[in-house]
Amino acid sequence: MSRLEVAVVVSLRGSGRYVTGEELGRICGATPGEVRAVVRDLVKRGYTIDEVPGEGFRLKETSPTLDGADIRARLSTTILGSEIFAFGRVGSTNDVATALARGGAPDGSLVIAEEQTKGRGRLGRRWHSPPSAGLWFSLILKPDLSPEASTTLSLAAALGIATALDEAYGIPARIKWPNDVLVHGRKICGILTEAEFLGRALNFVVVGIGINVLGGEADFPSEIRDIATSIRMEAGDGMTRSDVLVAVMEAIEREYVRLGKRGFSELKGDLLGKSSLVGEMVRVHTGGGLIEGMAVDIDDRGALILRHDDGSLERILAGDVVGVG
Ligand code: BT5
Repeated sequence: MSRLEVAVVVSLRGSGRYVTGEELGRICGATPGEVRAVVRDLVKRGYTIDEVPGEGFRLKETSPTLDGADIRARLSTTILGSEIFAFGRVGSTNDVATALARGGAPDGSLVIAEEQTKGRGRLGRRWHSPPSAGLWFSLILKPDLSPEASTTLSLAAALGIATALDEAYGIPARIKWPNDVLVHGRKICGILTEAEFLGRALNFVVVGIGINVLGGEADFPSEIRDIATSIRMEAGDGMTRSDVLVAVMEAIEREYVRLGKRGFSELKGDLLGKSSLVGEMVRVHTGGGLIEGMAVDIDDRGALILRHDDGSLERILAGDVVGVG
């Protein structure tokens, strides 16, 4: 989206009334002809902009669909959303993001879809991503981090999301290592981080994020109805998906920058404070079998530390927590 397009959208949104082409041109530093051309492009991209002769243009905010230009105009991030690719229906935004990253899409690119037909979780599990009910998106990150950084990136994103849900909507979100955000034990968000390597170096990472926003209990398929929740179920009506996306992207960027500048240990205190596992007896499925113990810490590489009955500590880098308490 060009700077002028952003300026036009922001000015129209800010005024909420009809604004003439001349006035828009003055605000945005463009000629009325340039403004008209930009408005024509924005309408083609799905914006509803009314024009009344003699009065000018007015932006209608009724569109329920997510729109890249609209998101860009509202974001105050500097890295995340550097490019925005918004789609109607895709298989998985992680696959689209991987293809775009291989094609050179920059650090921070956002790939978002209204609906995923093959939304996935870890180990090939399905992620329920029906049209317009949630935020299904992937971030392309090209961080200056070690190859094992995927876990810390997932946790940094989870921390940003949990913080945003709490601050913006008063939702007491907890982080369930390694990739879930829960509210009262129900999953509101799942994260699937996938890394691509060039030789032994990290080439890019795709952080795929699914957040249930507008769905009600009946909208979830029966197999997840008892374990899933949405922002609307927790905080009531009144928010749009773009509101949530903006809040979440800004919070994830804060953690991403903090992680890059100061390292994971800097995030650890906040993470432990929001962890749903630390202090609990847990059972974890790993490649090596089922491990049981008290979750006592997360180490500097994002691994979960369990303490066994005999006092010995075990470090788990990847796994699935299947039981708590
Ligand atoms: C995850 O896997 O939680 C990672 C989910 C990542 C989804 C995003 S959406 C954008 C991007 N594109 C993709 O294709 N994926 C990412 P995991 O920990 O394996 O959990 C999967 C389990 O969560 C499923 O087996 C269900 O039990 C449950 N589940 C599925 N859909 C859900 C939903 N909408 N809300 C809550 N739980 C769900």
